[in-house]
Amino acid sequence: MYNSKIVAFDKFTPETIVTNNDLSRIVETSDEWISSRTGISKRCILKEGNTSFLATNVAKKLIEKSNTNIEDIGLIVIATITPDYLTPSTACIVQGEIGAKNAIAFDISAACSGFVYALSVADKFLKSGLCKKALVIGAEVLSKIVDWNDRGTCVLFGDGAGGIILEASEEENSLIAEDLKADGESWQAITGGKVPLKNPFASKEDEESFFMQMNGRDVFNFATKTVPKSIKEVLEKADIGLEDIKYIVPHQANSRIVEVVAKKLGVSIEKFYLNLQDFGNTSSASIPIALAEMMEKNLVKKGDKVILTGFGGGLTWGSMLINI
Ligand code: 4VN
Repeated sequence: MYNSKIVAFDKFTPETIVTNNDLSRIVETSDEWISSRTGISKRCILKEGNTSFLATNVAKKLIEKSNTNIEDIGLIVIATITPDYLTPSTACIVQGEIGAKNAIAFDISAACSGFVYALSVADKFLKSGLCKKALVIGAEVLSKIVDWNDRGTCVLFGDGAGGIILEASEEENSLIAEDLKADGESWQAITGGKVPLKNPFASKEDEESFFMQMNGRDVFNFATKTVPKSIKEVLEKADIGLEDIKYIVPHQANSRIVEVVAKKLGVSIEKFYLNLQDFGNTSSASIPIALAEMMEKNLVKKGDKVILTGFGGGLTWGSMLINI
């Protein structure tokens, strides 16, 4: 049995920035409406390429900064709900682009919890000795599946990617405790990218929209109910208290949700790292983008404890206590 150690963090986001004011020229909305209800001011939108392009760039940055020997990478896991194709996986495209010929590669679909789910899966591969190093990336181009005529949803989402490299270590352990859950009975609360039955024998045409749809109230209630519980669960598993935690890094869905969660936990909102003002909601990519930004800003240092908490489509949710 080995431990899983994080050796590098990085992110890559599209260069085109779309502000709330830019959106107010496309749909009937305003900067005031968007920022007061969500906390979002702008987001990055991809103009060329696809999800694998964002993920490949993150992978290359991670490999370069950590001096990783490409042949040591035994696993590439990409959390995404907006893959380039249904097949091949985005992870296989990235594997080919970076020449990681010894890596197995697959995608994980767990929406906004995707990065936490992917970390958990990669952790098991490393702990068991199945591989030496793993690339774990969250990458999304949500602009492909949002309805740009729906002012209720198109203002919420953005494009981007972030990730880490994990390595099997006999000493340091970065992934300390986790709590992963799913409630498939509530799957209809957030849907997107429907792939309908279309064969010549199909009995009727599928009417369901391809676009992302969300019951905002239900999802809001789900998040404020499950997230505090999940955070408490990992604290309990690790036998530590919130005072031992430097930051909580939540999925960047909506700042109002985070305010409610903070209140329920009895901690200041300052304990939560928020960057949704700059990137909007990037689903699986939101947590790794936030982590990379925190590293760039020197907000955390080696040894600091951080709790990652993802929640969204599935419905899925999951928290992980990590040691930076
Ligand atoms: C988790 C959450 C959300 C989410 C839910 C509701 C919501 C985001 C509803 C009220 C609306 C402003 C926006 Cl909690 C989304 C995901 C998907 O990643 C995951 N925004 N809002 C208003 O009218 O104020």
